[in-house]
Amino acid sequence: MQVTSVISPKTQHFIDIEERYGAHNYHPIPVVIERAKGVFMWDVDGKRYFDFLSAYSAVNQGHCHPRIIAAMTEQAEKLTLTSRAFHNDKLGVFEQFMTELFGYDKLLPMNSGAEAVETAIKLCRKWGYEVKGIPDNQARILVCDGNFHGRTTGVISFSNDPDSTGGFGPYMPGYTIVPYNDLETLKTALQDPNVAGFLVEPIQGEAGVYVPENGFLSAAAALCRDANVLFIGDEIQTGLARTGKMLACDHENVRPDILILGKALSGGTMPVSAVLADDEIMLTIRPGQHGSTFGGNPLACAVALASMQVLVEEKLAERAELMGQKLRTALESMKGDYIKIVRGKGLLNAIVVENNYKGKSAWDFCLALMENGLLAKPTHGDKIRFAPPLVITEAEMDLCIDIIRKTLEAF
Ligand code: IF1
Repeated sequence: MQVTSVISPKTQHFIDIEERYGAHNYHPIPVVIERAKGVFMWDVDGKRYFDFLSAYSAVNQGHCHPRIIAAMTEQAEKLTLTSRAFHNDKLGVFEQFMTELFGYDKLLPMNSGAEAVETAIKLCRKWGYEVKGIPDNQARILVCDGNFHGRTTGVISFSNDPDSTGGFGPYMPGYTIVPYNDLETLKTALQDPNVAGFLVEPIQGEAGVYVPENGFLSAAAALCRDANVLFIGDEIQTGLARTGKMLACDHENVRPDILILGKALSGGTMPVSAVLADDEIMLTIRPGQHGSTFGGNPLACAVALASMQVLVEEKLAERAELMGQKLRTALESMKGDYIKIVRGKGLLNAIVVENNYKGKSAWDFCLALMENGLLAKPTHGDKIRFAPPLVITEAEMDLCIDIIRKTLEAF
């Protein structure tokens, strides 16, 4: 039985024009959002939903957070872009705040997450040649099986997801894929003297919120240190309070040599990403060797500063920890024929469900959740990510748990 969600004419209209005039590079849940605030989204018919995706962790502070929007509006009326040909009065202030908060010498500002990942790769290779002494063009970077770090041709070159890579070759060489959460293979791979870095997600988001065993990150970081290899932490999705700490690496007191941030760095208002590192690494890129038109623009810096202040002052990491525990406890109690596995940290969670359950898919379950006022989307078939904005209150979480339970009982 297919769960058929009733689609209103107004919703269908917007879906139709997207279908006709837009690239078909996504398959969205059939809902058309017009407005959002905090944990809530409203569709074009005024129906309210709980957002349990948070734009893949880009809206940790809640949709349209007043303090972030105010900072954006104020800056937008003053100065949005100078390019890096000239200084502006927001970039240095943002860089100082971030480097002092995270404990690094310097920050390189970019826009999308993929751009920040590409920047980290360039920094790692440059350091490999100029500091570690790897022969020119021989630097290798270790990446994990099941990784997701973005969609550029450089980044998909080290993905092993057929959807991300198929038909986009030829690929950038210089990468070795090692199994995730596997220290022995990593240790062996690190023996190659040409390895410059190990790029890793502290929790693999796209792979379905794959949480490595306790101790993996700290042991991997130690192996990298012993091998004089840079530990590159991609915290674009796991960072910024999402997993119950400011960084997912903080759960194991791991300090990446190169830290990559994005998504919620702007509170979901505009693309802002950043790479943080100490001078020995960061200063291998000299003037004219890297950049971007919008990288470090004053509007992005004003928005990102406000977004970070909201995370810190509203103690959203602590809230994510508490609300995540509440959610996982409730989901554990719902395990059975349909929900097989519950996993996650803080408010980055997912359930693994029985695929083709009574002929229905995880997609059908998400349609049923949508009918009941909660928006989530399956990833890789049988996993459904549950990641609401970190501002969710206990009462709102109780309502969401009830929606999930009610939907499950009727499924
Ligand atoms: C899509 C996935 C999530 C990321 C990590 C870098 C990037 C991402 C750990 C690149 C971006 C986004 C991309 C978006 C959906 C979403 C996603 F499903 F694609 F894999 F979150 F899991 N590192 N993830 O998660 O950042 O360039 O997008 O700003 O491409 O569909 P970006």
